[in-house]
Amino acid sequence: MSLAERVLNGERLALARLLTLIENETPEGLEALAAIYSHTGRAHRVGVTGAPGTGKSTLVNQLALHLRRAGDEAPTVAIVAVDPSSPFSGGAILGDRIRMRDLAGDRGVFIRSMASRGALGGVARATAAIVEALDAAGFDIIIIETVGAGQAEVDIARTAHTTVVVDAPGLGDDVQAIKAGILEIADVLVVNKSDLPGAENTLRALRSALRLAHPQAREEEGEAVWVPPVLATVATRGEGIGELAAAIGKHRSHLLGSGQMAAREEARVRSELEALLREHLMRRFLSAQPDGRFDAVVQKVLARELAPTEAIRRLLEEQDEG
Ligand SMILES: Nc1nc2c(ncn2[C@@H]2O[C@H](COP(=O)(O)OP(=O)(O)OP(=O)(O)O)[C@@H](O)[C@H]2O)c(=O)[nH]1
Ligand SMILES: [Mg+2]
Repeated sequence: MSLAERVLNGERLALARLLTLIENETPEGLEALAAIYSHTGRAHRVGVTGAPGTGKSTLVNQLALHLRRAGDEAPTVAIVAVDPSSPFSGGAILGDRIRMRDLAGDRGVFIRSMASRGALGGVARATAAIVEALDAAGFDIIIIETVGAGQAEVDIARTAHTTVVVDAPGLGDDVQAIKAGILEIADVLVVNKSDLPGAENTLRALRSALRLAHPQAREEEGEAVWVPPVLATVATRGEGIGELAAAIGKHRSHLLGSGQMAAREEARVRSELEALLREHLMRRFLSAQPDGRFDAVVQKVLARELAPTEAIRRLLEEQDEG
């Protein structure tokens, strides 16, 4: 049986192998992914992001445990932990260790930590491919944990259906998450560590920032506008996890009911294809250039002898002629 077939058959070892091949961007991995692609599109993809140490791993662990407790109807859950900035942060390791212990042995759960390598764009692309593979393998819910609020996180969030932004009191700035501009991508906001002093302030700050970000929500309450709820959790004690799961479910229903799911999916596929096309055309163009030609043009623009648009026009003309 081929690797693709074994993955579709639910073989965990084959899945782990495929994910490694995909992560390393090997031709074999890409080929297997292409073979299983028609089986994707079922999973609900949940992105969880926020500043380092806010308790994301603990929260994701509790969320998975909660979801798995739903009896025969329980969804299967895959967790992808991505840490583009600091793969060896103590928090990530601790969180992952707790996760391994609590969820070990449950065949309805699959956990994958992404090694951080190369450019950030590479991590985002590899993550997207890994999520596709987990989707094809049949996991109902795929949770993607990322740290921080950089471009990589925003890119990863764009591949999620529901983005959960996690904040915590005592980070020195009550609206740290908002400052980073991450509020725009949040579908659900969580103030974790609500057992700590200052939690009320963080909750209040997030709620008022949300009112500013969603002024229309006041007039159109109950309409097709999704206003991100702000939830309080204590991940270490499992408090507020049911509410978080419910909010994610509600957001999914909202996306499906309003037609936004289809729109989001189309936008995602379109931008993914555009990025691939850009990369492909660029590679093809450059490989058809005489050696050193592109570098020479870079130097000319650098020396202000040539404007960028003019440089590109000439390069394209040369290639059309040649
Ligand atoms: N008091 C308190 N501590 C918590 C809570 N949730 C998590 N922690 C603790 O916060 C620390 C960091 O937790 P993690 O779950 O690893 O946080 P993280 O956001 O995944 O960390 P990174 O992946 O490194 O960004 C650990 O010591 C947790 O035990 C909470 O609700 N209350
Ligand atoms: Mg973590």
